[in-house]
Amino acid sequence: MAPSKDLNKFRDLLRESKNIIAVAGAGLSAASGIPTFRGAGGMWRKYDAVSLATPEGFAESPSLVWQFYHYRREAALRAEPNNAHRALSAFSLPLIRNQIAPSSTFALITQNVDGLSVRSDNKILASYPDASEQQQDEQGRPRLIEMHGRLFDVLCTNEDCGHIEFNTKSPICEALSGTEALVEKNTLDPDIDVKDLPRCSKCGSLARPGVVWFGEKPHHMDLIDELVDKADLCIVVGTSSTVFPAAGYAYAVQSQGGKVAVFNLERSQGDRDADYLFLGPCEETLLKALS
Ligand code: BJW
Ligand code: ZN
Repeated sequence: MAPSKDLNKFRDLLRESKNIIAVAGAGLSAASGIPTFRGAGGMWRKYDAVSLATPEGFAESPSLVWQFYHYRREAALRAEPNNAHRALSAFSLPLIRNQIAPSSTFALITQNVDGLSVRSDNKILASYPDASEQQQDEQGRPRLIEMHGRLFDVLCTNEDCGHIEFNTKSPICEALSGTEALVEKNTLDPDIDVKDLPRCSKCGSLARPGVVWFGEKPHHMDLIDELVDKADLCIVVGTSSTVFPAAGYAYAVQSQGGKVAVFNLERSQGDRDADYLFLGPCEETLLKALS
């Protein structure tokens, strides 16, 4: 059966569901000016994912990889959360959500590394008295899960050290300053000396971006598995649903009797079996659906 486009029915489902998860991807941040990976204008159309988003690529050329991530960090620093981030933030705060979906739980599992969902939450919570209670569930677990890490986490590559720091410095180091133009032209400099690339502030070893590359284990897998296992509604937002394990969550929820609602600009992998499909920019469709 073709997925339903009935917004009122979806809103009824939202009110009835007990354990709701949203799985988000790059389309969530598209309206903030952050490029997606696949599709028109997607980064993997222009850049080679194997060279730039694998541990092997980093080992081969930390210079190329750092230029790519420096460019992404600078873009994320300039960007602002959009209406889709705001809709999800508002929905994740029990005080607001409970007017729409009483007595349900909600968690946002995002594949995005740009930090815009966190910034959107923080903006809303700035005027909120019990901010930390709103950001965690009853068991003290986060309601926002950044499964592919964060652009602004910087990790030490020396396993004996393992230092991680949250670093929003712009530029992260002098040698990368201005290399954004090279990334735009796709003429990255393969030869920036490793000693001039970002270093660990504790032990001085080479640092790497704190994102999850292909072949690496995503973060918070135990918590995510638990949330997926008990979810009765999975809202899929702005992801091509091609990268696992995230791509499997909607199917997992459906196979245990739950419902799936997809919000995407266009048709995407796996949406044929969705119960609800809302095509269009999620910054418009999600805002209508969740408020
Ligand atoms: C809009 C819009 C608007 C636009 N409104 N919509 C099973 C089968 C085959 C392979 C595997 C498998 N399991 C694992 C693998 C290997 C691999 C994988 O999935 N490969 C596939 C390519 C097949 N997966 C992994 O290696 C993962 N690790 C893993 O599985 O470890 C094993 C393990 C798991 C669990 C427990 C223990 C061990 C790691 C994956 C890491 C992915 N890394 C990247 C880079 C991260 C850092 C960075 O950002 O640079 O993550 S790749 C890239 O893809 C990035 C994204 O998070 C990810 C997903 O992309 P996303 O978000 O879906 O973006 P797009 O561009 O594809 O789609 C955007 C969508 O938005 C489109 O549909 C548009 O239409 C839409 N859109 N504007 C609404 N305004
Ligand atoms: Zn170190």
